[in-house]
Amino acid sequence: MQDVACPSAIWDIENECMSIDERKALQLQRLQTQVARLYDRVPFYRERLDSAGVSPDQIRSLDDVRRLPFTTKADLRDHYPYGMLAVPLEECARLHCSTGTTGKPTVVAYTKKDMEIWSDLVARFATAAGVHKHDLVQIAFGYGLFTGGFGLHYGMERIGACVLPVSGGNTDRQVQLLHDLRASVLVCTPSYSLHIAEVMKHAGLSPKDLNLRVGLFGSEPWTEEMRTEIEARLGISATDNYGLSEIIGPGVAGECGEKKGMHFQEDHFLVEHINPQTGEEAKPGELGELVITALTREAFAAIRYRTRDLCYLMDEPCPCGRTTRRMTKLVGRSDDMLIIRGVNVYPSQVEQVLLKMSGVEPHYLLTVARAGAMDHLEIKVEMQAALFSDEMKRLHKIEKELEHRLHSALGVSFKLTLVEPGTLERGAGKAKRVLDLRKKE
Ligand code: DLL
Repeated sequence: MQDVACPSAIWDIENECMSIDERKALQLQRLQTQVARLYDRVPFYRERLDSAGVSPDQIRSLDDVRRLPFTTKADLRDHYPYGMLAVPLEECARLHCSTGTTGKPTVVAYTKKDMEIWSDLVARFATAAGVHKHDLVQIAFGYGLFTGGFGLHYGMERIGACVLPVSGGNTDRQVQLLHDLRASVLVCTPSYSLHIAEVMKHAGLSPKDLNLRVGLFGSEPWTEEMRTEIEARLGISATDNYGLSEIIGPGVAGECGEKKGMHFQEDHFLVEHINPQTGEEAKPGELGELVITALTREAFAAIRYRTRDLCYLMDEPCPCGRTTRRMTKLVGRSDDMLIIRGVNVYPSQVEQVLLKMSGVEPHYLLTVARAGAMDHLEIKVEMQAALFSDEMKRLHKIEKELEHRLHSALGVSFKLTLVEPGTLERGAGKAKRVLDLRKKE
């Protein structure tokens, strides 16, 4: 690792800071090798390419990637459990499963080399976030099948940090360990970090009683307003990192010390940004879906994987010295976007409003149901304990104000229900922000 004159150190200066032309040449060479390899080894890809009328030797430029068909979650499910493997099972060193909410999970496999690369990619974004070898890292991600726990664990070990693998849940114990063992880095979902902060407060502890400096949060959408809140409640620098099991797990992109967008690890992933409706490249400045090709994965590699994740791309150079493109925070998943009476609504819009209001907590749930031909949206929001015990007049005032602000932000009518503090479900994993009852009808 080398220190350079930038706000955070760089783990792999050669690959993170290589010239854009050099990187494009490397990407093309890796893309050609990967497509040829998968065509030979995975019947699914051979059939797909054959029916699209393209052969691996037609990939002559990076733009030619658009000639290849997309791969979707449904394709992975249809080939459960091992149909997408590009190596014999005996050559795999690890299996993880993605946390599917419906149907069968997707199995993702890693060779020894895949795991080496994975650890390195996590080491890159953790270094960029400010982690170093003298840190003690408390990992509060689940380890069981989810890629978050082990992914972060191995990356932190690669840096030389000391790892405390607490895993998710048992928040009282998390707080006690944070206090007693004095971890300097916390790894979990952003929503869980807020829950840890709540439990900490109930235990009478303030950030000054802990030794935390950095938080590495990812795996679910969160807003800038949420970052400010977490930083204040835990007294840390909170950073975002992005990834998905189907591609590798954590390690696809992560923030540097600038905290202005997550750098893609473009030497290993070819990232496209498309209009989810048309499948064509999104226009500059447009919200688009990430489509990712894993250039170096051996055991399981996706070509043009439709992530359903929506964000903006940032092409301008970053002062940190890395030359990679960046993604903004995710606006949401296209399957999390609610269309209510023709209007697009994202949970992140609600979060932004809540974090600018006093009297309420950033714990919320959007429920949509259909009565006849009409969609009804209910937004449940937790009150702060002080407001709950306050007089009715103040409560009504805040309710009216919140209703007004949410209405201006969302542009649809809804029923607002203020609920008691601590009543909306909290978990160590991804927060559930949307309940769409229309899907069951
Ligand atoms: O969540 C991998 C991961 C673990 C990333 C730990 C970061 C940290 P999956 O369970 O397969 O994998 O879920 C992937 O989670 O498609 C996004 O919708 C969402 N997601 C991941 N990171 C972020 C993030 C892991 N930083 C899905 N912001 C992805 C917003 C995120 N959403």
